[in-house]
Amino acid sequence: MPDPLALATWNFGPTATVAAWDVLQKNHPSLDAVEAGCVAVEDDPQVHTVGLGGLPDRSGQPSLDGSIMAGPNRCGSVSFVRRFNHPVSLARCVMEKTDHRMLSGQGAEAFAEAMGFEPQNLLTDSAQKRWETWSKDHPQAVTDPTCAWVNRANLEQEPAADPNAYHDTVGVLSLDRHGRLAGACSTSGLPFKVPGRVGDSPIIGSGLYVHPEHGAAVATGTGELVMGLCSTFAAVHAMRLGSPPLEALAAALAEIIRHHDLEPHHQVGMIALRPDGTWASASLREGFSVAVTDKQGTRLTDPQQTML
Ligand code: SD4
Repeated sequence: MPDPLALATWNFGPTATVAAWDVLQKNHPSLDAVEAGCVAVEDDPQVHTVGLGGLPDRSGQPSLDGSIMAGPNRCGSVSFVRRFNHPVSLARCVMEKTDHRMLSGQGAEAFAEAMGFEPQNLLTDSAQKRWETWSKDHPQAVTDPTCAWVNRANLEQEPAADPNAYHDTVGVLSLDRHGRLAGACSTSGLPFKVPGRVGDSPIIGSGLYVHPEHGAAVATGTGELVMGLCSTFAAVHAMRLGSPPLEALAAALAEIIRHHDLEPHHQVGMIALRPDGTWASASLREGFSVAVTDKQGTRLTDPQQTML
């Protein structure tokens, strides 16, 4: 059997992988580990892109998306959740306690209450201040949903011109000591999105895909680039056909480049993990990072390949 390990996206990734590793060390399944990894980041109000403290949409209210997966018949997700901080735990409940795969909006919230989750206000003071500044700088976008949240005419002065500024979904992949793969991801989505917008994270095959025999992949970044290509499914399918993880990710990212007119603020980062413990990470641009925790400890790494 391969050694267990936990992988997570971005530079807060160690918060997730250390929490996931604790679970793996207790000999619990990788599904528990990826959930614990996401919950640890969801609970951190300093992280402005996941859970409590996530940046709001144009109306000033945050909404969260999340998913969890161990295989084609074991997956669940929630989207557009405004009052509950743990979309991944909710997604797991959808997977384990309903006949469905995905719940959204008010229905997901009613389900959360029925399952005993505590509602809470997800908007922190600092996230609200960031929204106030954004709405002053982008008055047209506040009222016009067809107007981009990034001022393209004035991109050099935009904080969003940094392709990594707002892209921080937590995606966690894990392998336990029995060789079981699992993955999860949790996000507040793009900041200042049009209310109702849902990205790739809760869409099985876009932000997350896990096949117990062929591998797992997670994506983070501009969900709109990922959704039309089902990039995590594509990466796992490439591994199924024999590609090593890095080759599978590079092929998925190359398709993104081929099909989109990329803008300077666009970024996608991906991680892939095979059941034998081989893993890789790649991104469109520099700035993405991946945390790994295994028996050698925890470290933060640069992607093995950047495409641009
Ligand atoms: C989304 N992919 O909602 C998410 C956002 C993200 O890193 O990953 N940011 O499009």
